[in-house]
Amino acid sequence: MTTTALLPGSYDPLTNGHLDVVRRAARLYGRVVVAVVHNPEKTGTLPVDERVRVIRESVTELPGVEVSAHTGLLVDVARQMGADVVVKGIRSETDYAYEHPMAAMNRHLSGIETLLLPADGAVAHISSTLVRQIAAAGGDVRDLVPEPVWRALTARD
Ligand code: COD
Repeated sequence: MTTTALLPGSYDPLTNGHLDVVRRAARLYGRVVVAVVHNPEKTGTLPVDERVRVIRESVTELPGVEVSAHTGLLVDVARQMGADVVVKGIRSETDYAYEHPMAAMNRHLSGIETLLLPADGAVAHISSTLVRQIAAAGGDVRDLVPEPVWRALTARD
């Protein structure tokens, strides 16, 4: 039976770090759901439908990867999408300190396990926050994000 992995995030925007985790999850699991989990009261830098569109364009080569937008509790998203496991990327001890209690709580709420993948050293310094800051100040983020994301950010200038 195909195992489904849920990769939740804000993805505002998707970075090369996120994409590396998606690629690695696609090697481990038959179906990978990249879930843009957003707060409907916050707009974000890229609107949610645009975030979904550029992620789809960035993962076209990867087998078994789908992209969708969600609100609410992660465990409800996991149930809705038929996910067997949650996959998160870990860049630092700070990420671990944030993710560990969430993983424990999600397991408490629904029994779902979370796989924490250590970030690849080549992209571990990349965050959506820094990409947003650099782009907002007119810097070049071309090496930090997939091409469709770069085009979307550039079009907003
Ligand atoms: N390399 C590897 N991994 C990375 C990199 C990188 N360069 N950059 C980011 N990541 C990882 C992050 O560590 C994270 O695991 C994931 O990618 C997504 O990152 P972001 O920044 O896009 O998304 P977050 O961390 O803001 O998303 C948080 C969620 C939306 C997943 C979270 O808030 C959530 O689960 N919300 C639902 C509400 C809920 O259920 N709350 C209760 C939980 S107990």
